[in-house]
Amino acid sequence: MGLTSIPRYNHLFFKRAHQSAMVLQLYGSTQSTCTKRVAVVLYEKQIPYEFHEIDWTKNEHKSPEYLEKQVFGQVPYIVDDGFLLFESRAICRYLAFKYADKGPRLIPVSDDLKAIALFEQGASIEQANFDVFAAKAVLGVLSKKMRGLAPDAELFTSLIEQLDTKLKAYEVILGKQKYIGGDELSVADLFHLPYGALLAPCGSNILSKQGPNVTRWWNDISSRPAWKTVEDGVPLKPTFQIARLPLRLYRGTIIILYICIRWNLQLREAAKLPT
Ligand SMILES: N[C@@H](CCC(=O)N[C@@H](CS)C(=O)NCC(=O)O)C(=O)O
Repeated sequence: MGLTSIPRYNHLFFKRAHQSAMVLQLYGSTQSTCTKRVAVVLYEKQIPYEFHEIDWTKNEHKSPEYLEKQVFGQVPYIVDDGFLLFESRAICRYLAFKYADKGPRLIPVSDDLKAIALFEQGASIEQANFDVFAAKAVLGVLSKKMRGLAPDAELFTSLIEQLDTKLKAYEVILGKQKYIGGDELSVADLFHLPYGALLAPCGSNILSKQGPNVTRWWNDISSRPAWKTVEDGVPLKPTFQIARLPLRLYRGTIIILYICIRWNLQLREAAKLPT
């Protein structure tokens, strides 16, 4: 093979290799709340991704191939350089750790035990006191609407009343610290966004009628550009500029490598050394 034949295919090879090996693969649904939970972190940190829309109309998330990747038949999951991970909150934590120095920190990475504990407290608060009511209330309304049925108003009211009690505690917590997991914004705050943002369209203004602390906090997190980008649907392609190594650099690298190998082989042959 002559040197001149290399440029004909090397750029395609490297482009593909770069995409599949390096770019984070997100499998989900643009409109799913859990996929948005992950996507908001991708946008906060401007992490390049390739999106794979799972077709709900074909029940793709329950197919044997899908269940091999996500045993519960749910979205989302990611594949990051061969590493498969599901559970939206776990994915957000993983990304926050991996890209700790990119964009806002979103998770305590120091060995400050108290900061870590406060973050974990905030993350637990969201799952135990917010999601359990907000998700049920929102999904109750949306699932009925999708089937053309009237939502169960009684159930919705009851869930919102229970959430209201919990948000009174939020008001106290957020009077003492800026965010739910301490004084820094964290993924624990962002976890609230997908269902929190759907409460108003489903008929409850509960997040804006609490005290000043909840209002301040909610306005702060829900107006973040990352959330605004994914709120109405996760973009199929990143909307931010992706820093890539110029293609010429890849091409240059393979040519130099090739020359070195050929040169080495010729030297060995000349010296009659075993290869
Ligand atoms: N705890 C999981 C929940 C995932 C989940 O419930 N995903 C929904 C979409 S938001 C789903 O796939 N539902 C279909 C199903 O459960 O069959 C996570 O946070 O990733």
